Amino acid sequence: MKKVCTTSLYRFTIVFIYLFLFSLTIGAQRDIKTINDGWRFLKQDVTDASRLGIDDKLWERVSIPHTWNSDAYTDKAYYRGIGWYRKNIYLSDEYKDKQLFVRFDAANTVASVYVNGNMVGEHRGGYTSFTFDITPYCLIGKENLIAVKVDNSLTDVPPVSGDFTFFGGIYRDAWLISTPKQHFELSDFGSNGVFIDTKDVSESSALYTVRGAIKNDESLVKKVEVVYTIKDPQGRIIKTDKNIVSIQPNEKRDFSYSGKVENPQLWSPENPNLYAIETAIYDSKSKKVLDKINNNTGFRWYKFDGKEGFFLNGKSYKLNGMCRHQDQKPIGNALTDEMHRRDMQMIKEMGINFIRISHYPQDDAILELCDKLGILAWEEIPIIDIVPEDANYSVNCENMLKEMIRQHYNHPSIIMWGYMNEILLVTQRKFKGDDLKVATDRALALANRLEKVLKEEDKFRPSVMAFHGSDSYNKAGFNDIVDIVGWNLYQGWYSDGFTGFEKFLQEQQKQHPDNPKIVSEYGAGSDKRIHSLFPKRFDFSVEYQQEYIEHYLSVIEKEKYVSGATYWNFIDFGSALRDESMPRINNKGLVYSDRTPKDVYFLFKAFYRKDVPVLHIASHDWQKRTGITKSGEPCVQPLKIYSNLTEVELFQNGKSLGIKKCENSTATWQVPFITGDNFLMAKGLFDGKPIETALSISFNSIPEILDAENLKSLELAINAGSSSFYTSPESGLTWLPDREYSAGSWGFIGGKPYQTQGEILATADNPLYQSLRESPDQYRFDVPAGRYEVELSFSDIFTPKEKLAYDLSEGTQDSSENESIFDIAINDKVVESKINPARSSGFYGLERKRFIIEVGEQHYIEIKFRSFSGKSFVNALKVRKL
Ligand code: GCB
Ligand code: CA
Repeated sequence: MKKVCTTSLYRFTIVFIYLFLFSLTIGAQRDIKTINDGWRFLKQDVTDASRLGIDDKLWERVSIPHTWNSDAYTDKAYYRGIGWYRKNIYLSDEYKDKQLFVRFDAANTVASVYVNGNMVGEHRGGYTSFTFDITPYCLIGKENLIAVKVDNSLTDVPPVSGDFTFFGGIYRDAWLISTPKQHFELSDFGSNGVFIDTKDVSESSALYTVRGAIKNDESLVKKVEVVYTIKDPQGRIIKTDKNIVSIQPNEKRDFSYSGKVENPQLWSPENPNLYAIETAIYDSKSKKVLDKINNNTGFRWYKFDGKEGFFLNGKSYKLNGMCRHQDQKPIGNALTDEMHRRDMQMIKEMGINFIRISHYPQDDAILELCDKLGILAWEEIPIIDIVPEDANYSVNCENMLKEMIRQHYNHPSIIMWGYMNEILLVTQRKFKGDDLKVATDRALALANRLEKVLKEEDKFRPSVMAFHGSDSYNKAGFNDIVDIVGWNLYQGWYSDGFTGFEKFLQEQQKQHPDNPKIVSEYGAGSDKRIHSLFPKRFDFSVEYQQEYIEHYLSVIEKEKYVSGATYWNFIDFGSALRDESMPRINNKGLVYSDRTPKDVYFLFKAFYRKDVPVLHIASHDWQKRTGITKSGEPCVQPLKIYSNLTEVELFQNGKSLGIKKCENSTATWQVPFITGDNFLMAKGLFDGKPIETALSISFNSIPEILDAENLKSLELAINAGSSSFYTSPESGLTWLPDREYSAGSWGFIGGKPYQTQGEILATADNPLYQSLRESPDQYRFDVPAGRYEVELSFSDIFTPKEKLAYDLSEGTQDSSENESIFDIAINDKVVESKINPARSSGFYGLERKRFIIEVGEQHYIEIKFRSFSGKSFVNALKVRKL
């Protein structure tokens, strides 16, 4: 009895001592934690901002991730300049014999870090991480001031051009790291200091090498053991090994170890098997662990072939891919890790097996999920459109390339590195003749230089570049430099006819059969407010984007030599210089900025997922429809389903509309919509199991013939000069496509449509006014007698924006010779004499007029236009009976 008691006391004491020791030694190894909160921020440059003692109490309180550029969603001239961040950190005595570092996962674009008023270092480049040793500047047992100056103005750092917003700020996590005096090298281009090579991988075996450097920050010789442990995907240790290294004071010592895995569990998108490699440094005397790093790795082999496409682990494999930008309205690029992970989950869910991390290195969370979810990756640095004449620029490119490769080297998901996008695009716009030759040669020289660096940095992965759809890249020789050719192709979007897509690819294949090819971009914009029964390129209708993608997906699948394709872009992303239907946004996304999926998201899913049923009524983006009918009759409009089922039956309000086969993952019905609710239900079988889905569409019928009865509650709105429906989300009112008058009905007589992509000022209904009918004879509405309200809207959009001499300081435009001046008469009475919309509201401004008129026995409203200078026009009309 007594003995037992003693034993348990003894045990208790041991546990207690252990806990006590543990609490004392916490942080004995590497200690890493975020320092994201409690920062003060000021969006301007101030002298002494790095210094102790200045008063920052009135500065804004912010948390990291942070950007100062939410203005870029409203303002082309968003703030590009300096911002200061300050934070105090208390460093307890625990840090006494430690080496201390700060790490920033990204700050755009140039960051200067100060500790207690001392400049610690500068980092140039907004998309890669950097780590600074701050030990000499720190005060232990005291508060320490960290101040960071960030500058996102245009400089010698890529990108100097590009179709996206360069949000400034510390927009990825910030960390405080402490290590013992012997530790893995932390100052090697932001890497974690340990690199894993995998090579000679096959079904039966795989070789791997663990290499890196250890730093001794103590002033005595230190003998350490480097211990390597590899665990299989199930977490079982398969091998532990070590070697002994002795390091001189303040020296950096390389280490390397090679091992072999028999019958590796291969990594692939279907089975993303990850092995864990732990590398640890032990004090060879005390046997205490000093530092430890965990890296995941995966074993796979692959190749690109010019004629046969891509192969993974010996099997032919199509890269079904997606490009991804990293912002979200209104928070810019300051996404949390959860938000990055959400994107990756959504991308995986769609059946995507390949991502182009474009146009710049992205958050570690993205790479982590590529590895874990099984998404192959192309990562690149943002050298875009043109190479400026600046020697520092090339140096910065080279550094950034090294940073990207060293920081993300260990990720098995990465299968290629990229370094240029459409590098001749702006080059060719800006230069001609001899100057163009010089500029092209400059880009070639940089490409050669970076290709060399890339191959020195990574002996295993191929290089890739994205060209725009022009053979000039081959003529200049870019395809001879790079291993894989990426083509950004927009036939049917930026040029006519989407069959140009396959023609271009086939021609390339004929000319350059040995160049492995990827379609690195293809895409079309869409705007939920815009719908069309006659979709056209650049109308931004939801329906045109659908048709475009349906075509491209089928071609990519068919053309065998095409290794794969990455759709541009997963999201509607911020591009401050863009106008189009949503100014400041490039809306080619498959999901809206807030990540709500568009209907086309499900087209991809139906196309790429074979393992789960996909049955989606592709009208979630058009649930409130409008159409024109003869009174009382249903209105027939198409309704599409995206599905991987063989066939689907569609029901409307319980009645079958028939069974259709899904071709190209698509089936379309002509649905006779009735006014009010239309309950649509789709049914089919997947693997013998019944699957169904439903959607309710409310339909508003607009009468072809206006009479006293239907005019009672009618607001007849016309999107002049456009073949699209436009629905204003604020009022819910739909503006109908422009239509020609026929006897007894309503519409235009004469004139022609005209459209711009320029932004209309002072309205949220931009797309409505971006189209107009030019020089119409009249608009005519056959209506019963009575009082009416007629609204006419004008925006003078004929002069291209860049041709308008616009004085920003004065806010004036001097282009009077381009102004359009005209009279408007309603039922022969002049209601506007010499209206000049550009003069009264500015070019691209909005001028709206509402008139109250009486219709007598003539039974019509005739709106006539007579021009004096330029052209007469109208952008939108509305008629309402009072
Ligand atoms: C491209 C560019 C990309 C643009 C895209 C577009 O070719 O590489 O940065 O955003 O076209 O939407 O025009
Ligand atoms: Ca219009």
